[in-house]
Amino acid sequence: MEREAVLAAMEGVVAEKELRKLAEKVLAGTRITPNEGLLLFEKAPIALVGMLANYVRERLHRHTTYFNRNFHIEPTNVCVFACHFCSYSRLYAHREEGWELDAQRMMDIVKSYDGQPVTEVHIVGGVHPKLDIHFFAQLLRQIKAHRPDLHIKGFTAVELDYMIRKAKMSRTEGLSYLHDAGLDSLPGGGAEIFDPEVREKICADKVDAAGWLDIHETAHSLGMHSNATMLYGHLEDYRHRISHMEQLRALQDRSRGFNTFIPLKFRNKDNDMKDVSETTLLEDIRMYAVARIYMDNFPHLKAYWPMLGRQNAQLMLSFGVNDIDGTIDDTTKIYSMAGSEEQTPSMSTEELVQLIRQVGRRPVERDTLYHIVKDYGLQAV
Ligand code: V47
Ligand code: SF4
Repeated sequence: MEREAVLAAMEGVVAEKELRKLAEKVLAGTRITPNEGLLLFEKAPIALVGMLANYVRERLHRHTTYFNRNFHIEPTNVCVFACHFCSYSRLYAHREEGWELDAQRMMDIVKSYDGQPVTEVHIVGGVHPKLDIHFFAQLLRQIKAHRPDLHIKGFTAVELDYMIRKAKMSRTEGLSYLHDAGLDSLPGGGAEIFDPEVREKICADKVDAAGWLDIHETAHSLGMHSNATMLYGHLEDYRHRISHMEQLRALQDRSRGFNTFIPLKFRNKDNDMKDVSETTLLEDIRMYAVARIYMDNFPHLKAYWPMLGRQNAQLMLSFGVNDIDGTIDDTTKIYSMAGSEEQTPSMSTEELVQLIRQVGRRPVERDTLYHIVKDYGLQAV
């Protein structure tokens, strides 16, 4: 059935022969090459890409769509770096325009969730020159002492690279120190796009691709899981996207420590790149679908709804996505400041369950490591 539908979607199209070979590989569960990934971006009809992505998604997860109950702490938006796409940070020289939370204030945020069934706190912020690794280790210890069951997913490789270098530790020492203090896993931020020339243009001074990958590989070797992102839809081209995904796929072959791949759509409000147009919905659909097909060793593909908008994230559940992040509760500013339609991103569990069910999928609440917390089942008909 799938095979017939897929073959019909290819009839008479440009590059039919190559696409047919590619589709046969995907249906057989065989990995596609970088050139085949490019072909999906450049020549494949969207119906074909969508069908293949959905096939992979359903083979891995059937209709299951994960979400979690989490909240974010953004310790500061003061940052030593000045990434051109970032609408959120303020340089240290302009720190009076930004915010810096002290440990007490962050613990108040944690305590405000006492008695609520959240399973994860996500801690990500700017790279503040005065907040060092010991400050964050102490914060982690305080959170764990107060709420040992809460999974702490914290710090992008950019933040980690800076604080570990500043402490004159090796990456293994720095990550072990934070792990011992309570850090459970790493979020996927800071990867942006690995290509050195594009990276130079959009975020020249922060950790490079090799450093980002090494930090994640080191974390994996210490038993921590992590996510990986890719910022797309700015100055990069399809080759850069494929090369980015290829490097992640190769690392995952070695370490098996990644849980989730998260394509992040570039948003252009109030940043130095405001003249770069945003991608269309069609382009976003293709991006997610190609990611699902290409990243064959990543168990999960996430549409981060506070950035993509909830309706578009919902749509992606038919184009490869099986994870829609969390309830979040209005605790992140990164995307509202960059122009997302989600100005106060919060969604109740009931809303998330509805959103997933509306497209015929099965909502399952998970914890950070994808253990099932509650299976809501398919909607009764
Ligand atoms: O690395 C910043 C991105 C990331 C913009 O691991 C922008 O579960 C688009 O990584 N347009 C940080 N994107 C957030 C992040 C994340 C978010 C949610 C879940 C997880 C996870 C990770 O935000 C940065 C950067 O790529 N970003 N500015 C912008 N204008
Ligand atoms: Fe700083 Fe991160 Fe913004 Fe870059 S993306 S300026 S590292 S907060």
